[in-house]
Amino acid sequence: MPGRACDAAHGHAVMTRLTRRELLVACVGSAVSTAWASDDRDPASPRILTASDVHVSDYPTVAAIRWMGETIERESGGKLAIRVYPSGALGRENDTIDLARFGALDITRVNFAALDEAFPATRAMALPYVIDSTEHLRRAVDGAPGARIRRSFERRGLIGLALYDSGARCFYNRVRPAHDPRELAGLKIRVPPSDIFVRLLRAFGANPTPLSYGEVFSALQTRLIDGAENNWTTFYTSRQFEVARFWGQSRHSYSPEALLMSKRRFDALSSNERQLILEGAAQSVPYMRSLWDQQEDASRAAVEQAGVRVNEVDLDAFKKAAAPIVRAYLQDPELDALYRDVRAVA
Ligand code: GTR
Repeated sequence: MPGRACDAAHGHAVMTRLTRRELLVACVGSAVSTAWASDDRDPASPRILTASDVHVSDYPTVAAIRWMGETIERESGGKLAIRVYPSGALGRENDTIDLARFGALDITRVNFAALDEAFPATRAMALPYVIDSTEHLRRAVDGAPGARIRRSFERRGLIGLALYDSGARCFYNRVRPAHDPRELAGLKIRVPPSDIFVRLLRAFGANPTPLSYGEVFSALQTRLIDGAENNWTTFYTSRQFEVARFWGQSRHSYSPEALLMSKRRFDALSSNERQLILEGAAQSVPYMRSLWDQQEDASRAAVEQAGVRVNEVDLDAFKKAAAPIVRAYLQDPELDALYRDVRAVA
């Protein structure tokens, strides 16, 4: 990141109260010009793509990107590789999406919950109770709905390289077991920065608190929030289970993960390089799934072992409370058609 340009932009932001996004764009703009101006790489030296992920180094998404990088490196005879930065080292999900769109970052892996404002087609797989199981999600992402959503990224500067699993998201908190949405009422529940999730929690009478992923553990610890919602693997690897001791099996969303590449960076590659990346990404999907299945089971076992109390919920009550939100989104005919295609493979 070009220090001087960002410092100048930051000073300006303080004076004129630029939004975080505007500031980012200012910084990225100059990063892009620096990056492109300096792309006078010796053609014999390897081209290393930079990838970002908010998860820890051994999380299945991070491991899949690393595996993809090794595959590409081997296939290209060492000419093309990926360096992945885990644990949010390159920024929050929403920021890395912008960085990639503007060409200052090659690859980012984010959840659909971070995409649903800018890329409304992703809502078709993030809405509550649209997906019934991991098997259903896999059929939907492998089929026509997944292809449609991936194409929708191109209109706004991104290439959808792959869609990965994310398991069932469920609610957990540190106050009490919740069997019914009414038992979440009044609790401050962290949600990802996404309208769908904010509206869902409001429908339950809870206080939705949008926070970026990296802030959730300390927000739980300092009691800024009472709970959150996520899948087993994230609950375990982020260590949120050490504070939130009640988990209810609401399975309200299977919102998948997207592996995205900057279209600007992609278009600047040779057709052979592009092909290697597309193939490597496609091959990383079954690899990620096998890691996911193992890690999800192991994570659940580890948190139960650590004393987290898990309860089944009144699924009908949760679905009923969520239904008006789904109906409101489906007023959009394009989304409605895609939603039906996703349901058709349930
Ligand atoms: C996880 C997902 C992350 C992030 C996180 C969150 O399940 O893998 O990419 O979106 O949820 O809730 O912020």
